[in-house]
Amino acid sequence: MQVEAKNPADLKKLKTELTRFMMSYKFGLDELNTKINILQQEFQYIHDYNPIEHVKSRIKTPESILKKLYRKGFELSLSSIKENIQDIAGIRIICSFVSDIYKLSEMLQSQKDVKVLAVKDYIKNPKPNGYQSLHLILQVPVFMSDRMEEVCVEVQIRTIGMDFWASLEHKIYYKYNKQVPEKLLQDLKEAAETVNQLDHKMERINKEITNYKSSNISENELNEIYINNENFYFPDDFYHLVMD
Ligand code: 0O2
Repeated sequence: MQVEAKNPADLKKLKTELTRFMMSYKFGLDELNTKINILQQEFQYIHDYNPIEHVKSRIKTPESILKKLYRKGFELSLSSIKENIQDIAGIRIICSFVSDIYKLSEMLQSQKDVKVLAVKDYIKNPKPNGYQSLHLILQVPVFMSDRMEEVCVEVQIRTIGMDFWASLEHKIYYKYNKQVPEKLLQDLKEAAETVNQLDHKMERINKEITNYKSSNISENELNEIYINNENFYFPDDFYHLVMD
C-alpha cells in the first residue's frame, strides 16, 4: 500500500487532512441541527405544537463514500468527493404531517446563509417503487479557525408513515440481496398508497382539532407564556404595549 511507504510526518499530515475533511461535515450537521432545533422550539411556542417527531443525523462512512465514488465512476480524490458526493452529511427529519414537511422545508430554504443546491420532491412525485420523501441538498458555510468552508448536507424530510415504509423497504431490499420477488414489490407499492391515504386522513383530523383549539382559548392562557422551563406572567398593561 502506498500509505505504508510514507514517513511518520507525512502520515500525520495525511491524518490531519482526513480528520479536517470529515470534521467539516460534522460541523455542517451541527449547524443545520441548530437551525432545525430553533425552528422546532419556535414552532412549539408560537403555534403550540411540535411539527417534528424526531431528527436523526449521520455521517457517511469512508467505505460507503468510496463505494459511491466507484459506483458513479467519479474521479478518486478529495476534491472530487467534495464536489460529487452530496450526502456525506445527512439529516432525516420525521414530521407529524405532510403540511409540516413543506413548512419546514420552506423555512430552511429561506434562511440567508443556506444555499439550496437541489430539491427532490418524492412526495408529489413518488418513486416507481412507492418511496415518498422530500430531499433537499443544502449548503451551509462553516467557519473554522483558519478558513471558511461551504459544506453540503442532505436533508430528508418525511412523515412517520413514510419513514416506517422506507425502513421496511430498505430491510427487504437487502434481505433479498436487491432481488425482491415481484409479489413483495407490488405489496410494498400498495402499502405506500395506504401510507399516503393515512397521512391525508391524519392531516384532516389535525386541522379540525386545531380549529377547535383556536376558537376556545381562555384569558388565563393569554396572560401566561412558558419559555425556557419558566412561566412568564404578562400583566394587562404589557398587552397594551403590544397592541398600541
Ligand atoms: P444511504 O445509506 O441511505 O445514504 P445519489 O445516489 O444520492 O447521488 P439519488 O439516488 O438520485 O442520487 O439520490 P436520492 O434519490 O435523493 O436518494 C438518496 C437517498 O434517499 C438514499 O441514500 C436513501 O437514503 C434514500 N432513498 C432514495 N430512494 C429510496 C428508496 O427507494 N427506498 C429507500 N428506503 N430509501 C431511498 P443512499 O445513498 O441510497 O443510501
